[in-house]
Amino acid sequence: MASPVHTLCQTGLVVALLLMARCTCHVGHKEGVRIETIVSPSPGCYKLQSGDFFVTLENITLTDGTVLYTSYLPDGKVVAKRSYLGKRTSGINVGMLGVCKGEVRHLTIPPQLMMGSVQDTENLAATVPVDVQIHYRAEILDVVPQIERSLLQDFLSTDKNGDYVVRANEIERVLEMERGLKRLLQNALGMDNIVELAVQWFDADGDGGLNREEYFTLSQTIQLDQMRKDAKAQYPDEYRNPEKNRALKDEF
Ligand SMILES: [Ca+2]
Ligand SMILES: [Ca+2]
Repeated sequence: MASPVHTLCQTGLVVALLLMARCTCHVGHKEGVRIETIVSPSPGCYKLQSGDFFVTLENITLTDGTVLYTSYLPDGKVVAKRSYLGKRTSGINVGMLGVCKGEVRHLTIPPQLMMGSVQDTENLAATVPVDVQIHYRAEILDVVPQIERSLLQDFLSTDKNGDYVVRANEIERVLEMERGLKRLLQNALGMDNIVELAVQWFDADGDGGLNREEYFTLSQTIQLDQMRKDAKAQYPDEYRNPEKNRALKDEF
């Protein structure tokens, strides 16, 4: 019969093995980068590919806690970082490939994988000793596939104040510059307050503005790209005064 101490040791071993097994599910290694998943992605989510756009809240620290970069500023502001995968340091490229919106990852990156020719990390070479690991922790706020690049560029250019939400006044500003499009929309819908109504209609979460996904839905539903082409064809006079349009744009 096993002694209580033996049983305790066995139990401890089982718990340790279980913890290790649980940990192994969330930790992987790829090309020298340790990839730990802190918050798992939703099943079936779109996975970040090279060339895709993604938005993160992130911290880059050294093993001793030295902060190299953080989204969390001392004054309490939080500044999300926007990137295209493939234009970042190689260690991050390797570790972030396949990440999903909503996921949180912690990468442990050897310093030589953070440096090299990538501009982002040029100044790290002077900061990071060769024997120190770099810790990159990122919460993924958004992922936009490369195939949706033109929709994304339209969203980012409409988001005049850069808060990643398009509000009615920002669409109004765009329509002040694209008066042909404004006329087309007003004529098609037979009403003047089209912007206010559009924002209300597509504001799925009811926060008063259009986040990236809500704006894409609006854009695709009304076929904004095609409407722009139609507006240019139907109201060419509105597009014949680029100097005036540029002056209006400069005001913003
Ligand atoms: Ca905005
Ligand atoms: Ca919204």
